[in-house]
Amino acid sequence: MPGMTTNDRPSSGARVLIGALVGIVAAGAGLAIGELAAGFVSPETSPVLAVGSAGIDLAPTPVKEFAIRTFGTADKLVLVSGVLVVLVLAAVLAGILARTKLALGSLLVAGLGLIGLLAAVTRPGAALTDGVPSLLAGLAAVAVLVLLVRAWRRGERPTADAEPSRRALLIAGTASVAAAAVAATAGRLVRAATLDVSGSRAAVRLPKPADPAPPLPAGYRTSVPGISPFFTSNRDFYRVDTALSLPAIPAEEWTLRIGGDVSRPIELSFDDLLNRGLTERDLTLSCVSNQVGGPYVGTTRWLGVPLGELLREAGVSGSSDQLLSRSEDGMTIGTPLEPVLDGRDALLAIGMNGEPLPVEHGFPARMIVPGFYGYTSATKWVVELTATRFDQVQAYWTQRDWDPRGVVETMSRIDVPRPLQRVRQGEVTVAGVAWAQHRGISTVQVRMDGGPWQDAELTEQVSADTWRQWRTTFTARPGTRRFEVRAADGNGNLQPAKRTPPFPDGATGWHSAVVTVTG
Ligand SMILES: Nc1nc2c(c(=O)[nH]1)N[C@H]1C(S)=C(S)[C@@H](COP(=O)(O)O)O[C@H]1N2
Ligand SMILES: [Mo]
Repeated sequence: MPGMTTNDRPSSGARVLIGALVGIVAAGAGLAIGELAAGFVSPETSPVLAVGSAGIDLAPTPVKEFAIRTFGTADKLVLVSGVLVVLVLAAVLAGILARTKLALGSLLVAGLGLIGLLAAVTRPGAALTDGVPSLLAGLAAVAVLVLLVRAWRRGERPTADAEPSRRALLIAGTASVAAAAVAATAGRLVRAATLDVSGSRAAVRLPKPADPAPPLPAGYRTSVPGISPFFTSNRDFYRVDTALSLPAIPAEEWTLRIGGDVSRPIELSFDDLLNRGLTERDLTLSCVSNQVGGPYVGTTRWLGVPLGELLREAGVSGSSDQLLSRSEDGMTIGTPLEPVLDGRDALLAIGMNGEPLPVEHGFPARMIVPGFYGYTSATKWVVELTATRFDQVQAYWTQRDWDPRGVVETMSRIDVPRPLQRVRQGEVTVAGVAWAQHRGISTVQVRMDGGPWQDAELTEQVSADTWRQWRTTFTARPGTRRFEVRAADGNGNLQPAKRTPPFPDGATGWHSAVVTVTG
């Protein structure tokens, strides 16, 4: 068998393919090194996560809304996949270019590292060292690219040593992939070890509340199949946040600083909270991103310390009108201060349905203020409270033009029948939930095919801060039937018919469900 001759040189198709592979292997090696380094620095400094997080913050509001609406809780997975796809495409291009223009290819790969670096160091609260994983990733990727391209070029030379060179390319390539895999696994392991706060969470013993939730009235719930249960389990509770990697704060290390316009700034530890008499309340929490009838709402039994009590201890001043809270991951949320102090059950919560807060819901501590959407009141992983003024500091969502106050709109939702469900003719049960936190729900009305409104049967109100389930029945003839629902809040104000989108202060309009009634 003759040695490789000029005639055997790879076709341009093969060159593109090899170039693409070289680019991907180089980028993969860089990524792996980056992940490994992030395992040591801190998870959110991972080049991919840093770019993703920067993307979330930079994305215009309509794009964010589209993402939440379209992908729901999978929005983060979609985002990370998007970053990876762009990365792979750029790496492929770099690999193909590098065969003839190694400097250009290297520059492109280095540029990817630079993007990661810039994203990492500009995250809120980031240090310069947060750029190290991306820096190492970029250097590793360039080094691997140069090595592979050199070997590849040697392999293409029309000389007798072509065979060993080709073998060298193969070996170098395989070794890089293997090294990349090892580094990636190691990175994941290191991260899992450092990230894991489940031990800290499992060790938390929640005390019995000094001020337990008021007893539930008889008839506080109904059990129509398919209706949202009155209490949402922690597992089923919706999750909305901008955190690509969950903040991991061991309870033992957590502190809350209360400062700003206060006369006695204080700092509290988790034990300080446990050692106070805790308050337990049933509260409904909802997200401003809900379309009419949307899924991001739930009711749980929260355990915590009244926020007003803490702020008074700190000597909050009368000149502030905003409570600015900051989370471990740099999120800022601005809450109107007056309602926090008006005696409502605004809590710094550490327990949810009898358990320590799940990590995705803010372990070890979060806020909840009845009457406000989550984006202006429910800071998870909260570490700092500052008394300030709305005209002085703008919180994260307010900077993005959402309403600074975020008072919840009255909303009612049809859970049963599901949209487009097929039901038998005759008696059809229509049921769901309605909420208007801190104002309560006084009436729910339902109509079929634009006919007369009929009052639904409501479960007993647990408090003005919780949702109420409702049910009613219609006699439905076969065909396509459309049910609509509307509620009135505790002040008797009817839910407006006008359809508005979630931006900038919450969706309004009546929820409807179209079903097929069969004969
Ligand atoms: N740190 C942090 N807290 C946050 C958010 C966030 O992005 N980061 N999102 C808020 C929003 S928009 C909502 S609706 C609630 C959701 O809380 P949940 O995920 O526990 O349901 O958390 C709020 N608290
Ligand atoms: Mo939200």
